[in-house]
Amino acid sequence: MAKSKFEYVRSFESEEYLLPNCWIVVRIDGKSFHKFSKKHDFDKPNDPRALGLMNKAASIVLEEYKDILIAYGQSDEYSFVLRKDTQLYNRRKNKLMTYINSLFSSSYVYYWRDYFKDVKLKYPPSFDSRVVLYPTDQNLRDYLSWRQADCHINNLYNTTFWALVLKGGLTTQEAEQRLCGTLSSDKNEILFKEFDTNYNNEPFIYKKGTILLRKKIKHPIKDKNRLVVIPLHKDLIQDDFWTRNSEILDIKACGFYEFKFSDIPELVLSQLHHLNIKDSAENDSDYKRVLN
Ligand SMILES: Nc1nc2c(ncn2[C@@H]2O[C@H](COP(=O)(O)OP(=O)(O)OP(=O)(O)O)[C@@H](O)[C@H]2O)c(=O)[nH]1
Ligand SMILES: [Mg+2]
Repeated sequence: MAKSKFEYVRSFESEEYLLPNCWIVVRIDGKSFHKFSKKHDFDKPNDPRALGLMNKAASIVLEEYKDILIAYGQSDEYSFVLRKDTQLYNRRKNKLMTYINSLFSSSYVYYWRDYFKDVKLKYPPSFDSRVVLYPTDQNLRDYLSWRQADCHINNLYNTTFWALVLKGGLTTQEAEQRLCGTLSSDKNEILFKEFDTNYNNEPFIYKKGTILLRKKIKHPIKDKNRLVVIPLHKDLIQDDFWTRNSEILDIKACGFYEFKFSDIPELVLSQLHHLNIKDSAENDSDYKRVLN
């Protein structure tokens, strides 16, 4: 077929193929969420609706891209780790980064109402994204440990800061000054002595963030196993996590995860329900019973 005289501009395009045999991390981060959280009146220091929505959007990304083996999220950020041998889009950097970011962003908006109910979305949020390659398993573990350590440091600071402001009556400026130069132990002590709060008893989702993994679980009603994306709020810095979930670094078949029947998270139940949409109305009412 004859080409138009404009065709030559295609040669200006360039493509980056990510280095083989490296773990691929795509990290997205909310743009100016300091402002976005204020405009939408997020609870301080942590808003369970906001975290739930982030986790939902990320789980949609994992459901779509099976080569993502683990994701880690906290605050307004999420990291997605693709298997080091992935051949998805021939490892084209732009494809991977933009598809993951846009599916996450559109899911964040799509599911907004499920989490924020009658709080109206005031303007469309956006997220930046980057791709980082990690050549060794230890590099990847250190990357995830870095993000989880960051979660802990920020959460301890924010928990103390907002206790001083909301319960202690300090202005934000005074609270900032009070915390300037303090160590973790000082913040723990302020919380304990002045606000009767033992930081260790704060919810794990706030202290540790959220890890998303693909696991086999026993179906709560039918007598079969299902592959689902599960959220965990555990320490991933210690070896124990990597021993228990050795399939991630070894790139093996998904392991089994056992939930107590009453403890199956909503995020997981919604996947089972979704898978069952085509099933009979009778089964559907069974799900409603589990959900309620
Ligand atoms: N109140 C509240 N604020 C939150 C919550 N989660 C995230 N945020 C806000 O989102 C910010 C995220 O931090 P950053 O990503 O460093 O800041 P940012 O304003 O998004 O700036 P850029 O990422 O550089 O665009 C926090 O500093 C908080 O202000 C939440 O659960 N509650
Ligand atoms: Mg941000």
